[in-house]
Amino acid sequence: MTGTLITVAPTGAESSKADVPALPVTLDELVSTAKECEALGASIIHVHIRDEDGRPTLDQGRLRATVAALRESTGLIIQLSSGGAVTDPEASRLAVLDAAPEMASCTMGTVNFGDDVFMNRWDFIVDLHTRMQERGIVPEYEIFDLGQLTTLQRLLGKHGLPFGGHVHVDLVMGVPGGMPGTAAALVACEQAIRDLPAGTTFSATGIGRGTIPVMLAALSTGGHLRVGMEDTVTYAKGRPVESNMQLVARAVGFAQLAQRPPLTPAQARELLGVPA
Ligand code: KMH
Ligand code: ZN
Repeated sequence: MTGTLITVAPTGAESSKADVPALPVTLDELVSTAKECEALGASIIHVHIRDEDGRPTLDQGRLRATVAALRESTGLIIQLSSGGAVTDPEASRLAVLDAAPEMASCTMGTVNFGDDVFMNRWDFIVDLHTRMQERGIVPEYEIFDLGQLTTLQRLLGKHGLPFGGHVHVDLVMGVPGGMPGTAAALVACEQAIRDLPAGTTFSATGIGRGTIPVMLAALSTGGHLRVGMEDTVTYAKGRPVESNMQLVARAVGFAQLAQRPPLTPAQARELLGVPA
């Protein structure tokens, strides 16, 4: 399949509405963002939710309501974050799977995360991976540093392929504490991905100023794109991002220039082994 998967990650857990007024934090804001991004060419939504005060939460009722609302209003593949915020306990992060999304993220190791630490112990990773296998949830393996691809190889070797049999990774580049958001780092990852099962696909996102170099490098190495206000709040020097749609529209433009137009959600499901 020669098209491009475009994942929108509209909210994240790190920015506040006070600092970034265009951030979608309510369910209504999330659903309308999802609909507009789908119309522009997104096929997957990576979801973090907020509470009534706009703070990150993994509240089970809210997660279920979010999955139901997105399913009702869009055809997007719904991927819940099991990463949450750096303060979320492992039990709550595992419980994200109870909301029965089609996909969930699964980070392949602990990484310094700015001034914080994003904890992902080996046993916790194994738990997430095996529970997703049991429940028919397709993982997206989040990679913050090159060595985490080796951890993924070890995981698959010891515990088997994910549900659906297809391996998809997302390179999250430019987190202070992880790998840089550069073309050179992306190419190093792309080489390492060749040691994973045949057919493994990858998307990439560059945090902050890595956004554009990573997008161009991903497109030119056969990778897919993740964009959104979880990762990027400045559109260009001195210009705050106006909306997630602005970022998706730019990604669609680049993908079309690369002659790899956006995949529809149905094509994305077929590629990733997500049941229709
Ligand atoms: N918010 C970060 C600590 C994920 O969604 O799986 C973790 C994160 C990764 O965003
Ligand atoms: Zn996330």
